Amino acid sequence: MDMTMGGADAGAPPAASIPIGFAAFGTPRVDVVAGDAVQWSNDSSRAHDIVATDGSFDSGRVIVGDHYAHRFSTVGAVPYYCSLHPFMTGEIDVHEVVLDAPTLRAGSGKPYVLTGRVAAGVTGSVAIEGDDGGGFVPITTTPVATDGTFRTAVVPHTTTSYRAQVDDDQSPAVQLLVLDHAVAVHAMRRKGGTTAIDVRVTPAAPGQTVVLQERLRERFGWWPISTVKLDARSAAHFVVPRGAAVPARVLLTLRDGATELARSATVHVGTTRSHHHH
Ligand SMILES: [Cu+2]
Repeated sequence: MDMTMGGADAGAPPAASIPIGFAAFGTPRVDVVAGDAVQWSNDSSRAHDIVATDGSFDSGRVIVGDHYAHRFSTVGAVPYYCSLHPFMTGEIDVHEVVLDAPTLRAGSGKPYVLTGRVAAGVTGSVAIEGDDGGGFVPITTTPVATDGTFRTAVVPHTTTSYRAQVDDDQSPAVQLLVLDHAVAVHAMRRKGGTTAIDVRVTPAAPGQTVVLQERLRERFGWWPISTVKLDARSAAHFVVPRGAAVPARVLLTLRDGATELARSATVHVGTTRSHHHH
C-alpha cells in the first residue's frame, strides 16, 4: 500500500503531514482514520527513514528534501522509528472516527459546530458524547456525508470534552474551551492620586489568577503590572500608585498568568488633565 504522492497512486491528499527534523519527528503522535494517507517530509539536513515497528511498512532511505507517504487501512496504533537514528520514534493512531480539534473558543450557551471524519467505508451516523465534568454522556447523533465527513452543532455551558463513536470505536476526545466568565472592574481615584480597582469575577472562580495590565506607550502595548489570586468571594483589589493617566484592564487567566480566559472593560487610572474642567 506504499505510494508516492504525485505518482500513479495519488488520490486524496494526505490527511496528515509530518515534518522530519534533524533528530525527531515533528509530530510524534498523529490521529487519522482508516483509509487516510500520512506523508513524511524530510526537512532536515540528513537522510532518515520511516520503519513500522511491526514491519508493516518501510520507507527506505528518504533523502533531504524528499518525502514518503503511506496509507493506513487498519484501525490500531502503529508505532514507527527511524532505523538510521533509532532514538527517533513516532506513532500513527488509526481510528474508525476522529473529531477535529476545535480551533476557536466557544461562548457559554452558544452553538458551536464540531466536525470530524469516519474511516473509509463507514456509513450511517455518528454518536457524539460530551463530558463537562461529570463523565461522558450522549449529546446527539449526526449522519455521515458521502465524503466521510460529519458536522453537528453542540451547545456547551462550560469547557467540555467531546468524543465521537461509531460501531465499537471511539475517537480521541477533543476539548472545547468555553469563555464563560465575566470580569467586572470598578476604578476609584483616591486622595493623593492613587487609584483603587475593585475586581469581581462571575461565575465565582476563587483562587484563580487575575492580572492588572496597563497600556504603556513606552512599552508599545499592554503590560502586566500586578498578578493576584481571587479571594473566597471571587474578588480582588489593586491599588495603582499615583502616576500619569493610562488605560488599564484586568484579565482572568490560567495559573500561568498569560493564557487569557476573560477580560474586563478598559478603565482609566492615574491623573488626567480633564479633571480640571477648562
Ligand atoms: Cu533518522
